[in-house]
Amino acid sequence: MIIRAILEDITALAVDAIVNAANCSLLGGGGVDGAIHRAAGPELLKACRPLGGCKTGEARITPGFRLSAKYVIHTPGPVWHGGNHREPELLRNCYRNSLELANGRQCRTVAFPGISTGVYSYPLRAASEIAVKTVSEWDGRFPEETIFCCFSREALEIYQEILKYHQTRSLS
Ligand code: AR6
Repeated sequence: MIIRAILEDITALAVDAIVNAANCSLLGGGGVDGAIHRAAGPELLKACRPLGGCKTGEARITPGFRLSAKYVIHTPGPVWHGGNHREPELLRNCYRNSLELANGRQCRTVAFPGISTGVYSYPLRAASEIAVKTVSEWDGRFPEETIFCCFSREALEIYQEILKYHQTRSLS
């Protein structure tokens, strides 16, 4: 799989699926969730309502409506409570369950934001390491390309550093 990091607004990406760092209600919120709902239009909320929420670490898929992305995969990440409350495992589940849904819909390209690294306060480097490791280990047929869509230069630099380390290791 091709894995790369870019600095971009995730709502602008023309990919098969973008992942939303949602909350358990799936009814919208601030941060990337708010931006995705605004860009997708009110049909997205209408599609989310009947899903009846989602547990932390699980994922649900809807159409992308007015977005360039065909699908939105919604996954509530863990709130950071110091690291001893299953946060790493739950964050890994977010990535894995999102990839599972993308694979099921044969999505060739998928973009992830830094799940839990905003309002939910997961430390950026630790969260990015889990993101890269989990995606690198994925052995499904799809996606063929995963994009880590960063919203700050700091996040981009962290991802690029981790990706370099992983790619060097996987070549040797
Ligand atoms: N494109 C890409 N990344 C973005 C964008 C964007 N347009 N906007 C923000 N980010 P957050 P969480 C980055 O807080 O921590 C919501 O209210 C941001 O810089 O959106 O998982 C939900 O409803 C950060 O790195 O999500 C939940 O209640 C990352 O996206 C709660 O926030 C995630 O930040 C979820 O918190």
